[in-house]
Parts: sequence; C-alpha cells; structure tokens
Amino acid sequence: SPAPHLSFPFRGLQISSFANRSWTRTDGLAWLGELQPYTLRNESNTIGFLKPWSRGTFSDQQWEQLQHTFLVYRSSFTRDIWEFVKMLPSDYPLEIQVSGGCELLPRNISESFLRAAFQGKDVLSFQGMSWVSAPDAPPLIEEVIKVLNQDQGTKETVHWLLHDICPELVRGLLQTGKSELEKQVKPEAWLSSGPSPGPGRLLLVCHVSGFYPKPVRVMWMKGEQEEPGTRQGDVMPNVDSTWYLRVTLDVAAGEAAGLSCQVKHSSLGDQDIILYWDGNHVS
Ligand code: 7LP
Repeated sequence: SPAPHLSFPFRGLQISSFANRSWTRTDGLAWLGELQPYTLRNESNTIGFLKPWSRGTFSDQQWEQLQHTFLVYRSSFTRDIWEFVKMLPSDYPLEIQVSGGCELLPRNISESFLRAAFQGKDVLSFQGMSWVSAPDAPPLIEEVIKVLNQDQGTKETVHWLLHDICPELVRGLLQTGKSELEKQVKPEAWLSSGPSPGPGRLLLVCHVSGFYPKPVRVMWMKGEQEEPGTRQGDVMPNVDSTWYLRVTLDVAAGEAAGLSCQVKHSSLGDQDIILYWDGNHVS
C-alpha cells in the first residue's frame, strides 16, 4: 500500500459571539494538520504559542507586527459588527465564524482561502482581491460586501496575509515542527464480540488503538475480499494524543470463522496488521 501523501493544511479560526448589545467575545485558534500551534483568547492581547516550534522561522519583530495586525483587526471587527447590527434587521445573539488558511502544494504552489459564516451558515469569502457573497446568503450580506469592498487597505492586508504570510509561515513550521508533524506511532489491534444483533447473529468488533497520525484503513475481510457490511466507527482521541477506532461486522454465527480484520496505517509501511477470528473472542 502506497504511503498516504502527508499534507498539512494550515487553518486559522475565529469565533465571535455577540450575546446582546453589550456582551461580546472573540477567540482565535490555528491548526497545522492535526496540531494546534496558536491560540488568541479574548482575554489576552498576545498570541499564545502552544508548541515549542510555534515561532517557525519568523523573527520576533515579524511576530510583533503580526500580533499588532490581529489586535487591530479584532477591535475593528468588533466595532464594525456593532455598527452593522444597528443598520440591519438582525437581532442578538449573533455568531460569526471566520476561517482562513493555506496549504502548500507540490511545485512550490500554495492555495489559500478565507470565508465567514453568520449564524452557522457560510455568507461570504475573499476571492482574488475582493469580497464575494456565498450562494444563498441573505440579502443583507450584499450591503456588508459593498462596505467591505470599499476598504482597499484591508483588502491588501488580507491578500498579504493569505498569499505571502500564510505560505511563508507554513514553510517555516514544517521545518521547526518537522519531528512532531512527521511522528508515526503504530497501532495495536484486538478482536472482541459486541452485543448480539439478533438470534443466530454475531457482532464482530475490531479495535485499533494508539496510532498517529489519524488516517487509517480498517476492513473486515473474507480472504482477499472486503466484507461489504463493514461499519466504520468514528476515529476517537486517546488521552495520549493518539487515536482509537472500532470497526464492526454483523454476521451469521456460522459464517464468522475465517474472517479477518486488516489494518493499514502509514506507521506500518507494507506490514498490515491482520487478525483472524477464531471463535474464541465471544465475550
Ligand atoms: C486586517 C485589516 O473581518 C481575517 C483577517 C483579516 C485581517 C484584516 C483590518 O484590521 C480594519 C481596520 O482598517 C483600517 O485600518 C487599516 C490599517 O490598520 C487599513 O488602513 C484600512 O484601510 C482601514 O480601513 C477594518 O475595520 C476591517 O473592516 C475589519 C474587519 C474586516 C473583516 N472582514 C471579514 C469578516 C466579516 C464577516 C462579517 C459577516 C457579517 C457581518 C454583519 C452581519 C452578519 C455577518 N482592517
């Protein structure tokens, strides 16, 4: 099995809650792949570095400038929304979520995005050099867009953050965080039976735990063939920042023997884990 292509999308997230005319808060956080290097809490005026490698290759002076940009943005954003709300027929509480980021692609290309959601629905995004409304955005968003598009300075700053700063930041983080980002931890796997799905039926359960990173493929097999009834659970976190998954199969009691559970994970290379159901797993 070919090693899955490692990709590390960078995503900055902003969560702003406006509870009523006087109570609001804005929190920010950022992810690189599965890891969270930054936080910017409402109570704080400094970007929190959550990893020893969070600085990347930027200088202290560059971080000062970025932090200043985000603090100005946070207070301007909050003031703008108070003003918009006065003009618009919308009522409290308001939730605004903004997400933006980038991903480095092969051939030195990078892809960036920025979009905002209002009350949980996408309403606008930044495309090229201007703000555009999302399909099915409420009409009031057109007014917001008109105002936003008149601010050339902000559009230039957004473009700079998305297309210059973001890819450069990620390039640095991939160097300074390399060992943690490329960490590989092998899963262990075991079989059990679950609650009987009905008379004469068995629920076979294949548990896979302790793996990192998250992508994994687990299948119930009959010989070389994947069993069509295989049901994947959700990948759940362990406390030690590894992952856990269970995959089940509902079979007639007489047909369980000879079935196997196959686990493919990047940490295993080509050495898939294969466990055979031998009838001794009945709980
Ligand atoms: C940085 C520029 O959120 C997500 C990162 C965006 C970084 C933008 C900035 O802070 C604000 C201040 O601009 C003024 O000073 C600048 C220099 O510091 C320039 O000179 C600029 O020309 C000058 O105007 C500016 O106030 C801006 O408008 C802040 C907010 C911009 C913004 N837009 C996207 C998200 C909006 C989502 C709204 C959705 C909504 C709104 C209302 C009801 C429902 C839904 N610029």
